[in-house]
Amino acid sequence: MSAEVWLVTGGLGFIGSNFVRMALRERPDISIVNLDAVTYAANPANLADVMHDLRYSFVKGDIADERAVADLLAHRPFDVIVNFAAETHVDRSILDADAFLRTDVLGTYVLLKAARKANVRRFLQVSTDEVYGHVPTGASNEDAPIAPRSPYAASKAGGDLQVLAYAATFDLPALITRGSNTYGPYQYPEKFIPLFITNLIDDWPVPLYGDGLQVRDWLHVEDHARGILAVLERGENGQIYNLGGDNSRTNLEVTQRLVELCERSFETHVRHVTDRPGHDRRYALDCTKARAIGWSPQHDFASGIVDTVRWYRENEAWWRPLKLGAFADYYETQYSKRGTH
Ligand code: NAD
Ligand code: TDX
Repeated sequence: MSAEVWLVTGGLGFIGSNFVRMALRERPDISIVNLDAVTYAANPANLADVMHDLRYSFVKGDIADERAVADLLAHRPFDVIVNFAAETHVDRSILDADAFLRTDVLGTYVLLKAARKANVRRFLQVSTDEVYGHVPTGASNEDAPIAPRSPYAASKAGGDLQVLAYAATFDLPALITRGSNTYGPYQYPEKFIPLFITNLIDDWPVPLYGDGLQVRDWLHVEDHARGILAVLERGENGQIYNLGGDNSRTNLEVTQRLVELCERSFETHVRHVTDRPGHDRRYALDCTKARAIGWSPQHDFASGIVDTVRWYRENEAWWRPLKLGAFADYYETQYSKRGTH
């Protein structure tokens, strides 16, 4: 088989960059073009170590820009498209969801149209457990109805539905992964775990929403990237695959552990602040299908979180610049007027 070219979108973000690094390492016979709009969440430093790999190239561009996407695909044949590009932060979607609709719904649709025209071998849409909404008991399998409850989750669900429609209507060889809450190196510090770690390192308080008893299933980013690779290579077209971490914790438990690992005290550093509107209490995934194609998460949260705290301690030069400027303004908007729980 001749060397394949994969188009990865959103490859300068958290999971995308970890995926690009892993795919280049584990698949010596592919090359990757990374299409990324370089939003606030992108960071070229995430891929500094692969920048000079001749199998890697970067194109700045917006997946919702139909002409830019068409030009790129006309210029170069792609065998595979993996779509990570998205607006991803629930709290930002509550402040303003315009960009979420544009990228997560329209952007996905633009890519699907282009993928169909280009006759790609595979189209993989990276989605989320949030599309199932709050799961009071048990675990969602891939046949569970979608019931998104935040503007972010609703936008991701819109993208997923377009992917399924393209697979059914046009036989596009498309698949979807729905990953659970992901943690690990290179995560932009607006999300719960990196925000709390970096605040605690700096001796700042951390804002725990509501009673902190919401449950999330934590998936290490390397397990998430490996799961996407497994589905890309062994999944069945038209199918959805859940990728969960098998590490369910309340936010309170995670906060207690982070406070301990950062050698701070819960009493002085944890602020119980007003809850997120529409906050989903619990997510839980049934991952039988992904296990059947040979994937299972390898990282245990107990050691994964220790390694992650160590990574943020050892990589201050990576995250410190990210917490200045626009991030500081966002932090002020999001947290300064928040009451206490
Ligand atoms: P991220 O926010 O860290 O990065 C997103 C990347 O997409 C950035 O590099 C950004 O510049 C790029 N991007 C945004 N809009 C774009 C556009 N219009 N055109 C091109 N590029 C654009 O995201 P992440 O946390 O790595 O998430 C990646 C994917 O995984 C998303 O689709 C997300 O919904 C999904 N997901 C994330 C998690 C999680 O816990 N982080 C869990 C499950 C699924
Ligand atoms: O300051 C905070 N305080 C707090 O208590 C933040 C930012 C979060 N939280 C809580 C809210 C959630 O219950 O922590 C939990 C995790 O929050 P986020 O990191 O914002 O993640 P979540 O809303 O669960 O969504 C994440 O998982 C699924 C990702 O952001 C999505 O992109 C992914 O699809």
